[in-house]
Amino acid sequence: MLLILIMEYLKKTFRWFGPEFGVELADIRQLGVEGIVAACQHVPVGEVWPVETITALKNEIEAHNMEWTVVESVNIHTAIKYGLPERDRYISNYIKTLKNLAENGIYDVCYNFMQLIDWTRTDLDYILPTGASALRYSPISAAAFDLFILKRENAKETYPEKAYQEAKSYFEGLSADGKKKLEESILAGMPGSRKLIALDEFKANHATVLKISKTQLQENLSYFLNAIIPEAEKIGVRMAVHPDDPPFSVFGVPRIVSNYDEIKFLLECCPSPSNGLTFCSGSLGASADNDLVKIVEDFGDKIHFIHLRNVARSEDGSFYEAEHLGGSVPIDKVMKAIVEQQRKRENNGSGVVRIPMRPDHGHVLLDDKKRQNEFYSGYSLIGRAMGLAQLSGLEKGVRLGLNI
Ligand code: DNO
Ligand code: MN
Repeated sequence: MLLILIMEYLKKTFRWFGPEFGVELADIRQLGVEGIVAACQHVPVGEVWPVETITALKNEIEAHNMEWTVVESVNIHTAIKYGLPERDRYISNYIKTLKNLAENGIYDVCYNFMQLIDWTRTDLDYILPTGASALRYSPISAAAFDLFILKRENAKETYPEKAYQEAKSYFEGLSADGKKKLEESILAGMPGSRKLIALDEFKANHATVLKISKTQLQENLSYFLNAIIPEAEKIGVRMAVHPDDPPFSVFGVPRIVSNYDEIKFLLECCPSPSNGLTFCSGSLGASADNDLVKIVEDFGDKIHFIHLRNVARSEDGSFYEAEHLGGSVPIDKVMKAIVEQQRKRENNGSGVVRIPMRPDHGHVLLDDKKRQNEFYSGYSLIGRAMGLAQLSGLEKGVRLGLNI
């Protein structure tokens, strides 16, 4: 009986980019983490991940008494996102990668369908009143980048006059260093790489993406899912899409995984237990319009992976990554809904369901500060460790039925 109770907890996981990002597997293990979230990030996007490369990474993780629980992410080649003729080749590579993962006993795969970059922030080192630092997004800074660095054609017309003027005077008030910092924050690139995306490359991709409509992007996503999900289902792989971060359009680029309706479209365009969701409270929570509890309640049986963190939103549309238990996201209600959904699944005969959960991002605090440059932004050690500890306590409180 005791064993069953313990088994019911969410599976504690932690993202790891490799030792070159300042965090050792042995350190992660000390936090009581059971599973690692990792990827073969040195394989170029679109190419097949060789079985041996997967096995080598898996062995490294297992040597530290943890399992490789979730792959985050198998990134999607732009040919698939943009619906180019060569997409079928990349889709077949994608399926081969899923098969190679399954062959290694790895069945949970996170991916996203965001354009250009992964997440977008305008400040990677926002100092909080406590002295710790966090990631922040400000629509004024994003508009300044769009208008005066990216110089998107006709961008001015897409902003209300007031917003344009605000962005203009903000940009003009920045020092040369401030402008550079803003540019670098946005071009910080994809997780797991220290390389900034070159501004020219970003501009070229941006111009291409702007020609694709939202409906076309949704069709491309549906085409991709209808090709890969039946194969994933055959081999027991669960795909879990990560929502857009932030969950609204930036720089005029359409978003297609930002809210309830878009998630519904995605899940319904190819219904299968293998077509699921990464529930990310921080990404979805950056929009006040998203009802996170409803998303958990209605799509609970399709949530294969959970990212928990908080954001503090302001009236002006900006937000910063708040500590895990404080901020605009009703994290206690979200946790309660997650636990209820999990029980529901277990009572429906799925057996013990242990959804992998990770604290997602964390603050830079204490000793993290000394090695801030080693970490990939958002992926500190102590900040995330604190987040995991807080979330574990919250989960236990919910399970004990404490009055929250
Ligand atoms: C944001 C974080 C990201 C995430 C990728 C999805 O919420 O979880 O680092 O991993 O954007 O692939
Ligand atoms: Mn996330």
